[in-house]
Amino acid sequence: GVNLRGLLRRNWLLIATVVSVVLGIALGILVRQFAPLSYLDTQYFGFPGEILMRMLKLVILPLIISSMITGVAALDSEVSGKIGLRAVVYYFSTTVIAVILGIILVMTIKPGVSQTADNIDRTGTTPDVTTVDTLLDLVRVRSHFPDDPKWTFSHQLQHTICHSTASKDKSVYRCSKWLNITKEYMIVGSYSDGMNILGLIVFCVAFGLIIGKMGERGRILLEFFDALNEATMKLVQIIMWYMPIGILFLIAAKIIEVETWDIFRKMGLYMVTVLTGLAIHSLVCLPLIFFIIVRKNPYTFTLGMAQALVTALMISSSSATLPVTFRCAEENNRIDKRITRFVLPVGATINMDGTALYEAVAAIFIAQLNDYALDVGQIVTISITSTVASIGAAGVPNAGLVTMVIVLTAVGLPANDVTLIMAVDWLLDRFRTMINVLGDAYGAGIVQKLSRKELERMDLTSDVDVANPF
Ligand code: DAS
Repeated sequence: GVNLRGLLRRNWLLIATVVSVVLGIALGILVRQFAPLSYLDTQYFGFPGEILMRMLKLVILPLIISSMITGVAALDSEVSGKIGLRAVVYYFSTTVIAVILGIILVMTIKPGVSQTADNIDRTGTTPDVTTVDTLLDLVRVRSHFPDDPKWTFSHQLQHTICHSTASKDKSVYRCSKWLNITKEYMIVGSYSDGMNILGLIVFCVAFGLIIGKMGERGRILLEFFDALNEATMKLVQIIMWYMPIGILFLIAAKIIEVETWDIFRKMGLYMVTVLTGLAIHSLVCLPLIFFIIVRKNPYTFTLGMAQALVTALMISSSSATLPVTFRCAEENNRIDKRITRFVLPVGATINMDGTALYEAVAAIFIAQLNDYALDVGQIVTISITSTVASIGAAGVPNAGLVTMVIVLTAVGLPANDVTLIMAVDWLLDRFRTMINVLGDAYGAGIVQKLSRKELERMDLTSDVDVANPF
């Protein structure tokens, strides 16, 4: 009927994305079964997907700058302070809820009790990355899509992570090298892929506040950044057209690349624990909070975010998903731009419910594997450090695995044991990133509801057009 056609037309991008996920998985399985590719060929195979990642990453810099500055400048400092405080309270409390949920589950299911750390081997061969990388750089296709100026550094990190799982005899040496880099990451404080997003946000808040106070002359800058935001979002729209193709090859290449499915059998219960926790948090806890405060159907809200959720699931990065999160929140869920611009970039950087839950489960799982009895104090320590580690983790793939070290060392577990859970991280990373993004979106909806009085008052007193605040 007409209705169905309208529904299809409105959601064609989402449908195309979901179809490409299914096709990508099928393609990956087929190639794996019937035409095994060399490592090099797999890299070429995944190239359309890598282009997608690079385009998304490139766009987040102008997106964060323009949205944060206009977001802050459009509010007066008292209102932005209130909205900021509400956002932080929401972020913090939902993260703590996620951690507690994770701890309860892992202590009940006890996924690590029946086995020991030695049963799960730390092996698996990962061929050399550099050859392919250099090749792709040589043909210069890659440098047309720079993701950030210091990308060589992140490349180094990835490279070392791959190698730390490369061979059993060298694993200790390689792991220590990897940990050194991790430490460097933490000291430098730029947890993200070479880009210090938190630092950027701090700068933009300061800059936005000043512009907001500058009066007439400030308006010129406000308009400039607003136009920049509009242009960036147009660019995002174009990238989203390309998304189904990129995603198809991204997931297909990943399926071809997976070393062995055997690890899933050994780690099955651990993965079930993490996934159950994520499911409960996203289907029960968050919707309940949303419903109590906003009084709207939370699942309709979740559906409105579907495109962003699939994207997060496919690319394992909440920062790179941010452009899509913006579009879904503003267009489908009709959240005020003054809220999204201010709340979403911060959320993508510090609010990670999925990561927090995962860190708590993983730490206790590792303790169980090592027959290491945890007392109440240590469990409290795990919940605090998991929260901190999730705030500190950047919105990039595998970041949560890196900040795991904070949690492990805090309770005296060997930091090297992150290698035990490394092999399945590519899968868990996707799901926790999806929940991270959902948490940010719910946050924007809740903060909007709590801030409606301030927003209405601003609409009345300001000379700015209500429907179009800029
Ligand atoms: N992948 C992450 C994210 O972007 C964080 C993590 O690794 O847990 O949200």
